Amino acid sequence: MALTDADLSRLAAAVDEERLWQMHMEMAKFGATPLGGVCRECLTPEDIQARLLLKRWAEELGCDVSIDAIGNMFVRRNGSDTAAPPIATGSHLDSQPTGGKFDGAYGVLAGIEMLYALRDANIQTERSIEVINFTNEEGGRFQPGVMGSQVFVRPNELERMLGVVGTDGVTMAEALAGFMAEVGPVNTKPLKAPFAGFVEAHIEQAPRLEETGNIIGVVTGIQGARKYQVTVRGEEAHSGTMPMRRRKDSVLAASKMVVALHELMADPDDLTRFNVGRFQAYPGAPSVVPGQVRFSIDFRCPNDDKREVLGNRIAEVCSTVAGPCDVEVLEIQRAETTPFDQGVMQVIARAADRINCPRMDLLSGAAHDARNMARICPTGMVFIPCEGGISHNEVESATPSDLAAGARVIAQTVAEMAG
Ligand code: HGY
Ligand code: MN
Ligand code: MN
Repeated sequence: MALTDADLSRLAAAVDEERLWQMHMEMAKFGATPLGGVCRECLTPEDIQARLLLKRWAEELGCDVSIDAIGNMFVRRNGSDTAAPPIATGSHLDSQPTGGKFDGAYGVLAGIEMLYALRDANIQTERSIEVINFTNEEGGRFQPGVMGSQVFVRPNELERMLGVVGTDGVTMAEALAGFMAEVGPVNTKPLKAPFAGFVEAHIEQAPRLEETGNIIGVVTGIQGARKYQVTVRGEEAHSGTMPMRRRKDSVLAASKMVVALHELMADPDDLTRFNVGRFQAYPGAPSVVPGQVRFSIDFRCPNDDKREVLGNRIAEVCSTVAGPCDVEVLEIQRAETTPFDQGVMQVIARAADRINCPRMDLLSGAAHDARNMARICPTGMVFIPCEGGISHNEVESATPSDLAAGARVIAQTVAEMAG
């Protein structure tokens, strides 16, 4: 029998703001940084500690924990029909190197708070419910990001991703083995196991909710993105002796490329997003003319045609200013603009209205695991504000009441979809 409005209101009321806040403070101890953020990169000791805490909370709730071949964690609360594909929520516990307490962690902890609230409200659903912690959403230590959810929906990418070498020279497979050795016996979740729906809670990571006085973002989709790795090869030489006219200086060439690419991507409407976040010179010695530079490109834009045309010009623009150096442009990930499910969006909107929370529809500029889950089941996202829209920054901040409001919307949405 479907849950009534009264059931859903009772469930929303069972979400405990203080318990949810304390879970965030507990989780934020792992990888805590001086400015109040976290450095909890994928499968580092700090991330493993966070994962083990999640597993402890799951077991205290009487839930079963399973793990798939890329380390995604699934916390399961059985419904009356255990054979039916479950409804899931979740996000990621890994962070950027100078990340905040809420990016990713919120989506996992709102899911755990939902499980506490379902218990306290004594609500049984037809479909089972799962809370997911996806591996390597951020893509700092291991590129690319949203790796765990990408492998989950595309199992044929598992081997390639396990072979990725991290910034510290450790492979994804080695880091994963380290976690599996610590987590102890758990059930195995098959990749691409069926789900009947997925809803992710996340801070907005932009200022629109705050600027408009809304608390809930009903996310309409995620803008498309193209990620590249550029390698510029010159020639190492003595910086004090080699004549300038004979140098093959890879930093000089790569710097010209970065400037030329920013000019290519200039957008008077300020909708295109372009970033070179990693720029590494080799050997990186002050008295050696750098023989090689490797830099990253993160290019996003909601318009598929514009992203196609501009993305396809990146290699040509780099070659034009390469001078005596060679340049290789490798596209390492691409995703089209992903629309979310209209039906899920309506359930989210009803849930926000049921608790009288002001809401607005908006497109996500940031990528999320929901983009990949949208490939296999009806998917949506719930945003809450973060202070000043600041994220990927240690000072990232959200309020206990906004966190609880988003968790109340998630709990109602997942419960209604689980029936
Ligand atoms: O890059 C992103 O959009 C995500 O926050 N990792
Ligand atoms: Mn995130
Ligand atoms: Mn992030």
